[in-house]
Amino acid sequence: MDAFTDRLVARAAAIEPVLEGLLDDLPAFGELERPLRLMAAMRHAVLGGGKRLRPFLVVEAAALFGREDEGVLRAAAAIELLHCYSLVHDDLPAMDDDDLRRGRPTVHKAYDEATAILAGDALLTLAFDVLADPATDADPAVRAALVLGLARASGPGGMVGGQMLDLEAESVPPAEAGVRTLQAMKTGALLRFSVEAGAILGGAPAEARRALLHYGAATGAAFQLADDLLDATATAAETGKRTGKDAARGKATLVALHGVERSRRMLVALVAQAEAALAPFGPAADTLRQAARFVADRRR
Ligand code: GRG
Repeated sequence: MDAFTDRLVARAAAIEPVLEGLLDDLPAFGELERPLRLMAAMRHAVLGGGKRLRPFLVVEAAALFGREDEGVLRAAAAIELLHCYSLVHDDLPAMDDDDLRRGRPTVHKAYDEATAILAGDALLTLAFDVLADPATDADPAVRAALVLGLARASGPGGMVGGQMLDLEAESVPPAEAGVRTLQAMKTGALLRFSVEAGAILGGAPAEARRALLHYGAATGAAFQLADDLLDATATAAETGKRTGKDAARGKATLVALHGVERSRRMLVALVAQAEAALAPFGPAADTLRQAARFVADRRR
C-alpha cells in the first residue's frame, strides 16, 4: 500500500469504533424495549465495509486547521451514517433493486424491505442527532452550521433532489448542464459538505472555507465522473456481477454525452481544478490533493 492508502485505512479504522458506539448507544425513551431488529439492520448497513471517504475528507479538512479530536470523528461518523442511509434506500427494489452492497447482501435482502426503509430513516435521523449533540462541539453555532449544512447537502436541494432528477432523466434525458446539476446534487453535495464540515469544525476563515468548497465541488464532480467511467468501461464479466437496474439502463452521464476518451480528459481537468483550489494551503493540503487523485483513479 502507498502512504495515501495507509492513511485512508488508518482514518477508516479510527472512525469504526465511533460508528460502533453510535449504533450501540441509541437515544432511548426510558425503559422502553429497544428495537433490536432495526438496530441490527442499521449495523448491517454501516459496519464492516466502505472506504469511509466522506469521514476522511472531514477529518483531513479539520486537521488543516489543527483540529483533531473526538468531536471531529463524531461529525465524520454522522456524515457516514447519512451516506449509508442513501445506499440502503438506493438499493431498494423501487430504486436500483440491488442484491449486493459492499460485497454483502443489501439490507432489504438480509432483512426485508420495510426494515430496510426504517433502517435508512433511522440512520438519516441519527446523523442529525449526532451533529446536534453537544458532545460533537460545545459551540451551538458550530452545531447549527453542521446541521444546516448537512440538511442542505442531503435534502431536496441536494442528494434527494438529485436522485429524483436522475430518475426523471431516464424518461427525459437532460442536456449537459442538467446532467452536471443533477450529479452535483446527487453525489457531489455530500462530498462537498464533508470538506465544508471539516472547515466549520476547524473554525476556518471565510476565504479558506471558500477555497475548500471549490476543492470539494471539483472532487465531488470527479468522483461521479470516475464512477461513470468505471461503469462505461466495465468488462462484460464485471457488468454481469451487477444485479441492479443500473446495470441495464442507459443513465444520464457525461460519459454518455462525450464518450470515454473525452471524459478521461475532463476527469484529469477536474483533479487539476481540485488541486488548484488548495493552493492557499501549500504543502499542508497534500493529503487532500492526493484524495482528489485517489477519487479519480479508484477502481470502486
Ligand atoms: C435514495 C435518498 C437516496 C439517494 C440516492 C447518493 C445516492 C442518491 C445514492 C448512493 C448510491 C450510489 C450508487 C451512488 C453513486 C455513487 C456511488 C458509487 C456511491 C458509493 O459511494 P462510495 O464509493 O461507497 O464512497 P463506499 O461503499 O466506499 O462508502
